[in-house]
Amino acid sequence: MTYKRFTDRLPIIPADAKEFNVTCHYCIVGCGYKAYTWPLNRQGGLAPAENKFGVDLREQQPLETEAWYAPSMYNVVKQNGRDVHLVIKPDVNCVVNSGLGSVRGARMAENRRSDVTGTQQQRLTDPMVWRYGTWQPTTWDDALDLVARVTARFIDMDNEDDLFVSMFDHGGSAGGYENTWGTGKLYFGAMKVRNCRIHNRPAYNSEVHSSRDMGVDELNYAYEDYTLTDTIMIVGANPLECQTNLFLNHMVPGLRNGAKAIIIDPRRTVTVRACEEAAGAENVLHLQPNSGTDLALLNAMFTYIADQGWVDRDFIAASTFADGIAVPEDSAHPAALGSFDRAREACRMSIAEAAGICGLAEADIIKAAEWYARPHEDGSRRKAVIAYEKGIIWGNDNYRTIGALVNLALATGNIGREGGGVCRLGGHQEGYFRPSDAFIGRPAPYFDQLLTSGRGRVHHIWACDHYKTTLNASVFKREYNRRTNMVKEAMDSAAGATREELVSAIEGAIRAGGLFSVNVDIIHSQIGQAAHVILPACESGEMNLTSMNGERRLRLVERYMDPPGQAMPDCLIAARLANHLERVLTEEGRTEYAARFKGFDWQSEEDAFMDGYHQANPEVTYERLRAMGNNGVQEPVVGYKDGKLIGTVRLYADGVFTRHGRADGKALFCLGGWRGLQAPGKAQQKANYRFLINNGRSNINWQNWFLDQDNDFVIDRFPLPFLQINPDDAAELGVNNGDMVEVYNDVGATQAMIYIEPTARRNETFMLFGAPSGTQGNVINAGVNELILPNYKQTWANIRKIADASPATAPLSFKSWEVRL
Ligand SMILES: Nc1nc2c(c(=O)[nH]1)N[C@H]1C(S)=C(S)[C@@H](COP(=O)(O)OP(=O)(O)OC[C@H]3O[C@@H](n4cnc5c(=O)[nH]c(N)nc54)[C@H](O)[C@@H]3O)O[C@H]1N2
Ligand SMILES: Nc1nc2c(c(=O)[nH]1)N[C@H]1C(S)=C(S)[C@@H](COP(=O)(O)OP(=O)(O)OC[C@H]3O[C@@H](n4cnc5c(=O)[nH]c(N)nc54)[C@H](O)[C@@H]3O)O[C@H]1N2
Ligand code: SF4
Ligand SMILES: [Mo]
Repeated sequence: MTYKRFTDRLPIIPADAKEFNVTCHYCIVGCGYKAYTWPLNRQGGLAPAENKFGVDLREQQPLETEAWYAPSMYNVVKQNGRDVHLVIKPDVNCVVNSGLGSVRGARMAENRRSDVTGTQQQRLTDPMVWRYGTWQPTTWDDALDLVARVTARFIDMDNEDDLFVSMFDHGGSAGGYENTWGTGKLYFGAMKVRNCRIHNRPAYNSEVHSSRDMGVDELNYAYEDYTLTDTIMIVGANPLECQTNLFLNHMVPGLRNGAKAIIIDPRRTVTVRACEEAAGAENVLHLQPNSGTDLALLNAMFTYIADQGWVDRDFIAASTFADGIAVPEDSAHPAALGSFDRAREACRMSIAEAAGICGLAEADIIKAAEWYARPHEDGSRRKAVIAYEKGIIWGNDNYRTIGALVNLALATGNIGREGGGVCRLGGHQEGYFRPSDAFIGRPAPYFDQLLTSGRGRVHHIWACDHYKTTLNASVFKREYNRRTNMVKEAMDSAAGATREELVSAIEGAIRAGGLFSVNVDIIHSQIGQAAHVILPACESGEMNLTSMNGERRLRLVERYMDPPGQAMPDCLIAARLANHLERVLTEEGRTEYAARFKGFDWQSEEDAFMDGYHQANPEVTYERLRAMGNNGVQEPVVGYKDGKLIGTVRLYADGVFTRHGRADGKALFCLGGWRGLQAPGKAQQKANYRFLINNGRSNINWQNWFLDQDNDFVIDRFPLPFLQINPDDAAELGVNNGDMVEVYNDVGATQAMIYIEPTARRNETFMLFGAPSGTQGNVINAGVNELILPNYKQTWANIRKIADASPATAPLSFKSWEVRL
């Protein structure tokens, strides 16, 4: 990096540099960092009194020294209008990461917008409106007045179905308790918007309905459980690349301590290799089931464990429902829920049958059951943690498969106890606080399908880019472009008209089938190219922001720099939009409706926090969180004593299960038998196309590349999304490393860069998702489960060559993910 940034040497952080608590705003792990800032015309010195670390830098420092930072951790940014040096480096005192960074988090500083070093110049600085055939910068009042006037034409008291909203539901960047409350209070409080969706799925629903219906919240453990356990079972997840410091700082010590690892993933990931290094290959069992067959495998394990009697009878008796069926299967429940005995009947699957469905050896399934549940020699219970993520959340039959995992944990008493848990590893951090969404109902409307079939008239988008990350994306983009272009043409024709005439022209185009699109983002995204109004948000660090990580650890990121230009926190954008709606509705004489938009007079993100999260959690304030530093407090917060917030290490330690809202406090088992590839069109696609297009993430890339695309460190590594492919398959197709191929099937086509990977199985590729230069979602069909959960991972397609390696891809390294050095 140094040579690319023309950095010869970096300034020493002076002793009096300002210090801020920072939680990395990328992944769920939420590593602790410290930000240091000081005036541009100064720097620290070598003597202990002259630098922030208080050490003598004239001496050679030890290997593990903290008195160090990398060029990627440095930048020059604006703070209160002045240029300052900025260093963001990992915090050794944070229990989450103990000073570790990652290839993403350790580049937070270089991914800040800087007018001095020239980084992230793509950041939006001003609201923009489609005018004179392009986007023109303007003021907040001008842009929001237009949004409010057009929106007001299509919403009415108790009928807001023409307003479609896409909004993040997470913590970290683009989220946090402040911003989920801001958008939530607007769309679910002032309004009741039914036609909405979350950033990562085409409906407003849960990723883990079954776990919650069974009474079990999906983030129920503490990261320390990985060091207290006998077995770590990782299902459909790749934590070395995706939850890096959770893996390195918690799972690896557990494995070094003697824990065994079971990994269920059709693909051999770097996580498998790293577990073998940490635990010894004999203590790692990697099961590679056929894509989408996890349910058969898990049900066979459950059957075998129950048949062997390796269950926790006392726990089952005390904490689970005993009386047959508690919840019948119906349109809101893709499986019945009930007692352990009923689940045994419904889920029964022999080892031999599962081996056939999954393509696994019978002995390996038995070994997995033993490693998960067989009691120790002395008869004591085995402790085991289950960690799962998108390999099954976006996999076949989400409801039943997650239910099958929770069944295993309930049967063996591995929830609410040290060394236990059945948990999502997580994606972004969490920071959900909104008014009830119960009015949306279950199943929630299939948002994308409504939009592409002509429904919806105004679309507000907050921090997501469906062009790169939704399913059936070829169709989505085609229809979205067509409908938004109708409105652009109307706006072009109304050039020079009054505001009233312009709004009427837009209304006319919408009534003829068009769509008015408002995009709130930090950059001009791909879906933003179709929008008519673009609103610039700011990120974590440019505002104060609270969120919690995968063990429910709540922290406050302190604002350490200014937002670019006119950019504002999302919660304040929502508030100002509410103010404008109130004004416009009042002007139109709709005063009763206008009154619903009161209560948005926040001036700061802290006001939004106090209005939302704090109301429900009165112990928690910014000041108290600041005092809790980077270790924060694990939610739920249950008190405040001696200057400290008191939290909860793990949920359900009392054996009472509440997530389903049942008064008896008993957990339910899931009665979900195996039923093949469940989502419409999947089995047929599998039969018709040669290659599995498995897909997901890479260590270096963050999400849909929104910052990566303006970061040469990342773009030089992967200018195009890679497609890992077996060497013999590549030879048959006549393609080489770096070649560009087209991936195509019945629903669309996309492009990728060939990456020959010897560990890839025949006919099973893996493509990087979310890329601007080749969207994997283009070839995912529209099929979802009964509750509108997408099935991104099960996709099949053919592959053909488009072009030889280009100047950008030819010089790249194509070493195996498992390169032996
Ligand atoms: N094929 C396939 N598709 C998938 C998946 C998969 O595994 N395979 N995974 C799914 C999952 S789990 C996810 S999370 C989604 C991700 O899908 P998206 O949510 O669409 O992707 P992100 O990159 O998280 O989008 C972040 C957007 O928010 C903007 N942004 C960043 N910070 C802020 C902020 O503070 N405020 C505002 N207003 N905007 C901000 C960024 O510029 C970017 O445009 O993709 C889903 N789609
Ligand atoms: N580096 C990096 N880290 C990230 C992100 C990022 O963009 N980059 N994004 C964050 C977000 S929002 C999320 S949601 C998480 C996602 O974190 P993960 O879920 O860990 O990541 P993925 O790569 O989407 O998928 C995980 C694995 O599922 C496997 N898989 C595919 N099909 C199946 C199947 O049928 N069965 C099983 N058992 N496994 C299958 C894939 O081979 C893949 O290795 O990562 C977070 N962390
Ligand atoms: S592991 Fe996640 S939270 Fe930690 S530094 Fe990396 S991206 Fe940030
Ligand atoms: Mo995600």
